[in-house]
Amino acid sequence: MIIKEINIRKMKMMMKHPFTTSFGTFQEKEFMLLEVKDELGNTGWGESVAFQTPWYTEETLGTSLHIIQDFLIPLVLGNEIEHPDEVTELFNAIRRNNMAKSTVEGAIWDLYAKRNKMTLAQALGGDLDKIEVGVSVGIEKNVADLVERVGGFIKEGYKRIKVKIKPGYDVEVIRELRMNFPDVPLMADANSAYTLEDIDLLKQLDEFNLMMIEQPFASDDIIDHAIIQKELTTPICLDESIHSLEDTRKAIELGSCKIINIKIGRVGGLTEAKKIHDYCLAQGIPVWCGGMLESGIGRAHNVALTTLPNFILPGDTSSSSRYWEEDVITPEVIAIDGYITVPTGYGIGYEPNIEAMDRYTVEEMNFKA
Ligand code: OSB
Ligand code: MG
Repeated sequence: MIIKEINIRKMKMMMKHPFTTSFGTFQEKEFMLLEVKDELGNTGWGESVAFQTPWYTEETLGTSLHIIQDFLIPLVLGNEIEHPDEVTELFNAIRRNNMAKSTVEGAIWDLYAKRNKMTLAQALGGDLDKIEVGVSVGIEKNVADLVERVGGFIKEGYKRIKVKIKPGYDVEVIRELRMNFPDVPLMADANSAYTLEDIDLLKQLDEFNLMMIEQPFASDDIIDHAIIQKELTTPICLDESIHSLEDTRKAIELGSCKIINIKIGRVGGLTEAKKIHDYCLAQGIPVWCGGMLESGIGRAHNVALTTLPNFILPGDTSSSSRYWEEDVITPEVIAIDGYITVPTGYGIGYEPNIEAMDRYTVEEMNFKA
């Protein structure tokens, strides 16, 4: 296929409920959608999951646009591409900037699947017709509010509950949740809020039978994570520390974690995500699909990836309605009793809802071969 045209939309959508992590609060979500077109008029869609600020990784919406416009688009526009894996190889000439790479690569995967009359899940090698999902719950003003919100999500049927923790909002919060919901599959995500000095505090979490503790330490650390994993019975899961298959291999060899959270954007696209998946499968390390507060386009990519066999733990891909009054795809992503039905249409399998997209588009850019 020849990449003939690329369109970028800068988007702004209000979230229904603010989402707070140890590093800050999201309410107004700015992101980008990217559409690629081939010489036959087929289209593919990708989403940039970079945030407005460099809190989660070093990338921002601004750096992501810069890298896409000035470096990535020139590598693919007008070129003949047989398979999306080639895009990953072309992009290897550029260091990191994984969310930027993933935006373009994801759109080309969707295009490739559509052109070959396959679902994106099939193109990746997945064969589930439904996936199990959980939900990620932000930090709330007080524990009573959190318990109420978590109770609501349990009623909706989500297969596991993830809550955010930070210093001063941890052991007592988890204790309260466990008292209210003794049997629910529960986990805690610290988004790098702790250091090795907090080891005794984190060890107290062992008594609550958590599925895992996600990323307690720094985003560039795998050494201290290996130290704490030896001290804990609860598995450590790495999120921010994992940008590639190589990071994954090193973390697993060091014993820094027992579970990996795969985010397509963080690792530079679906090709690398699949490689990490395959490696973890061979190593007996379970994986799950993380979320970045995506709109429907990004959610659709997550759903397809999650059909691979080693995604044995429920991920963070909840219903569109968990964050949005209106999503930019039809139908919207719906989790019923903790399951999302994998769509059967070609490519991502959901149709872009252009009218809805237009309502949230703040700027459009067009690039032609
Ligand atoms: O650490 O997984 C994370 C949201 C923003 C930044 C980082 C994270 C998250 C989430 C929410 O946990 C995942 C989602 O619901 O999309
Ligand atoms: Mg996380």
